[in-house]
Amino acid sequence: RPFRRWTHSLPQYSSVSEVDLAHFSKILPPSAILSTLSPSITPASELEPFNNDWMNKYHGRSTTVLKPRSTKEVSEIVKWCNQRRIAVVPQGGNTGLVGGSVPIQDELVVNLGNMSNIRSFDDASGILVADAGCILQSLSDYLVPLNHVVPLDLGAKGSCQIGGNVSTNAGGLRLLRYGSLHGSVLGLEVVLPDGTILDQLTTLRKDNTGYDLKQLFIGAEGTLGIVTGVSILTAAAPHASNNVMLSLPAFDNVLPLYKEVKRQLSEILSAFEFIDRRAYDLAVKHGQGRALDDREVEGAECFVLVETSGSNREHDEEKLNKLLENLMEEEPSLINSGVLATSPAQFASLWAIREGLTEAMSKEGKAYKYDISVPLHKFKEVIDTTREHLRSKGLLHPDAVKHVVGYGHVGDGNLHLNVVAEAYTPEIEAALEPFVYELVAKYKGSISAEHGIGVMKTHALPYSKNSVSIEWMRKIKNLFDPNGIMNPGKPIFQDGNGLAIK
Ligand code: FAD
Ligand code: 2HG
Ligand code: ZN
Repeated sequence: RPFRRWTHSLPQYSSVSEVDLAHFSKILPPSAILSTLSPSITPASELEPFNNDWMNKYHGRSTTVLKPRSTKEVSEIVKWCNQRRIAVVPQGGNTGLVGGSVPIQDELVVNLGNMSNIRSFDDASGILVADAGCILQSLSDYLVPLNHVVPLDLGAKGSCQIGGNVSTNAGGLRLLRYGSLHGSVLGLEVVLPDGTILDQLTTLRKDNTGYDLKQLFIGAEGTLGIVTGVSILTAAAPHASNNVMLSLPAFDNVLPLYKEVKRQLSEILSAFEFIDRRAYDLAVKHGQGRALDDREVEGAECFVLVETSGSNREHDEEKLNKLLENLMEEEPSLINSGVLATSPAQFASLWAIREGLTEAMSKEGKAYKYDISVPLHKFKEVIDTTREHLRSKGLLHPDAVKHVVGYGHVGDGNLHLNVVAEAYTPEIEAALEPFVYELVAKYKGSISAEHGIGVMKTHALPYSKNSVSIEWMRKIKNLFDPNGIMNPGKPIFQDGNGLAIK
């Protein structure tokens, strides 16, 4: 397949001008406008968090960030931008890992952070309707006394927003239990690229009245409109949750272990997460969770974090203990040992190791992240082959690539291959791409399991989508956004709309 890189120049879009700013001042109060242009004149440093992504890998040069407080304000802003051909980057918590949430050049940033009201909750159906800017953790906290949980959990929960989660179709740590947002999101309210408000904020479980338009916005990465409201089916809170960190002598044991754990725990299994040894060591090095005892770690090639969630503590604990007993008794055993959390603090600490991996990678260096779907039995091969490839290029040393590690969501066939380097350099990138994408294509996998395409993988889309699919994606984009103002360059390029082949 041809590997084509797209230059990120968006020449035909208008930059925000003082005239535009004057118009935005009629829609928003001064506190909701951050701009380095006069008359607003915010110091450039205040725009930095909106111009730089979580990894500090992608950098924009936006002069203006707007923080609307209502759907009507979003609509008025977008309508104006469409008329003036101003490119817009919808932004949630800016925790995305593919550079989709920051400008490429000086596009206008519309940040949803000021739209954080919960609109309604029905404790019989469990249906929650919330503004798109609600932080995931706030929604979870809100639901605790109501005995429900958001059917989504991820390490970025303290900052990411439900609108961002929907727009990336985030997967996370419990997809195994609750399924994808394509199933749990019941309705959306979206401001379309011409400013029209599409109200599909239904709270119906069943609604087969023609095309299910909301599905198009789930995972659209802000290219078809700005999500302003979300209706989501929450789940009854489990009465009992347990977890155990299993240490495995060999990666080859992961797949048989997964089968056995599923067989024995069946309906109470809620997470099955894989961490390779190098990733674990980095988590511990950077203080994520409490390190396991040496004897638990000795001889471990990798770890698996298993969680159960159910409605009867005694029953669940009995099942989990029985599983551990059976595993330990088997000869040879699939596991070396297991650390079972016996207190809420230990439960949280085991999760902290897993959830803290992303942060640990960033503390260790600059992480090249490949969020891929490949057959489970190929996880290790992908990690090892990538490491050897980098070694053969002379790049595996402390001044270039420091570590090649893997972790991820086994139940979803989703590996997070992380290449941790001293710096982001064109040489390392050229060694990794298209190498990793070709490897993924060889296994008929996906180059993006859950993080999206963003700006990072626009050019690599053909590795996972055939030309007919891409053509229809482009047609949909053109239909919704004929002027191409919504998050241009990510993840679908539009003909004649500014992206040129290098
Ligand atoms: P942003 O980063 O602000 O935006 C992401 C994309 O969505 C951009 O393209 C943006 O334009 C668009 N967007 C945002 N809000 C809107 C809106 N209201 N309307 C239209 N478009 C919008 N991802 C996973 O899938 N699983 C994980 O387990 C996971 N763990 C993570 C752990 C850490 C520590 C970090 C830093 C990230 C993790 N991520 C994970 C990636 C990221 O958190 C998710 O993609 C998240 O859903 C992004 O939400 P956000 O509000 O930060 O969106
Ligand atoms: C996770 O599963 C996230 O922890 C982030 O999706 C993955 O750090 C990564 O590469
Ligand atoms: Zn993940």
